Amino acid sequence: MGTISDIKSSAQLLKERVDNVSALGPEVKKNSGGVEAAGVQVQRVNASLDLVHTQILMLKTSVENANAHIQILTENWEDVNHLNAQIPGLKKDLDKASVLNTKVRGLQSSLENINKLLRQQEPPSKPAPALVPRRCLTVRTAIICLVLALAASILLQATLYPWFMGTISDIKSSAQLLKERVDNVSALGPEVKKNSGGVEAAGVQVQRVNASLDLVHTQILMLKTSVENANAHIQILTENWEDVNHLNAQIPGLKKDLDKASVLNTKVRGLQSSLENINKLLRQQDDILQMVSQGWRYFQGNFYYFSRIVKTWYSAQQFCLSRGAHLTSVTSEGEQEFLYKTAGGLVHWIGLTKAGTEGDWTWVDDTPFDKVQSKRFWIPGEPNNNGNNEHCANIRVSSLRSWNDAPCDNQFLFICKRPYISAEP
Ligand code: MMA
Ligand code: CA
Repeated sequence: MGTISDIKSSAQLLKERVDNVSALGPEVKKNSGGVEAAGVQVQRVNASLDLVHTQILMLKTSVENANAHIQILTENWEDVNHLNAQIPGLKKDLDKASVLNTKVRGLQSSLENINKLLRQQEPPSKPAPALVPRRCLTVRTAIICLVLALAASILLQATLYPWFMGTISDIKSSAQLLKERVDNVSALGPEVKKNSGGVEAAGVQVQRVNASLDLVHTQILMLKTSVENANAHIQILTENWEDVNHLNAQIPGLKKDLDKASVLNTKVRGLQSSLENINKLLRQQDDILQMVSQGWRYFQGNFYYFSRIVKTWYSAQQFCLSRGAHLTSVTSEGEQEFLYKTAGGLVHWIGLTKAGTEGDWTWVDDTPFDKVQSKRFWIPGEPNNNGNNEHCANIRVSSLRSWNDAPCDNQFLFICKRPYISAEP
């Protein structure tokens, strides 16, 4: 019995441990849900990061474009600086040209004065020879001076004009170059503006990406907390699992014990059943003994009472009823044999009497009367209804053929019959 008790307490311990592990089930399920939600969040974050990556690539391209334009701008700016450096020289050349221009204008004015004077010297008529010789000398001197001045002017113009024109042409082409460069720089304006807009948009995108990354950071922190919780639970589960493993290791031994217990249990049940049967039999025996002690005989499931006093058929039946019985019926040859042998050749009333308008033989305990089968139990020649007053039957002789019909008011010994009904527990 010590082993059974050990098995029981071990099984109880095992059950409690398994209950503990089972109790953790919903918690684990909850965490699994959290981890799934975290997975979804990680997918969202990945999608956000993909978007951020794409935006960074776009940003990179924009910055590269901007750099290329800045390179071009820097080169153009160097050209402009180079041109700017030439401007003081050009300005000096321009100042020189201005001085020359003033001089040319002065010479032109002088030339016009000379021309005017020459037109005034030409004779309108021919009174010239009338001039005095002194006046003639002065005019000649003036003419010589003028011719000299004119020659000097022509020489000066012939020398300076090509240089002057060359310088002017240089200035013009330089100005043209400068203009083109400036146009180039101006043309870059909208491009620069556009790039500036792109950079601003990129800045906004960077801010958004930063906000997204903040969100991602928050989600990662939440995820971390969830994972830490899950880890704590896993730790508990692992510990419990170790306990379970330890208990599992005990299971084969417990199983063997259980098998033994099962075998013992089967044997105990068998013994219990046997014991119940014995109890039942003992109770039956007790019942039988009690009945027998009161004068009843037991035969094949029925008790029979063979009276020691005589009564009429009806009084005998009343006696039997008072004992929970009826005057006996006879349904087999074995029963008939038991009855006539026990009766010992003395006349005993049995429970057979005539009833109904036809006066057919009937059993008083309501057993159906089999007329054909019962023929072998009558004394040959009976029933003869002697004196037309024989309506009850008795066992008269010690033989299989023992029945005789006789007047019901005659007093004979009698046989009661009571079925044995064992009181089931
Ligand atoms: C007695 C009586 C009858 C029975 C005859 C048989 C004279 O009457 O017992 O019932 O039939 O005997 O001889
Ligand atoms: Ca008779």
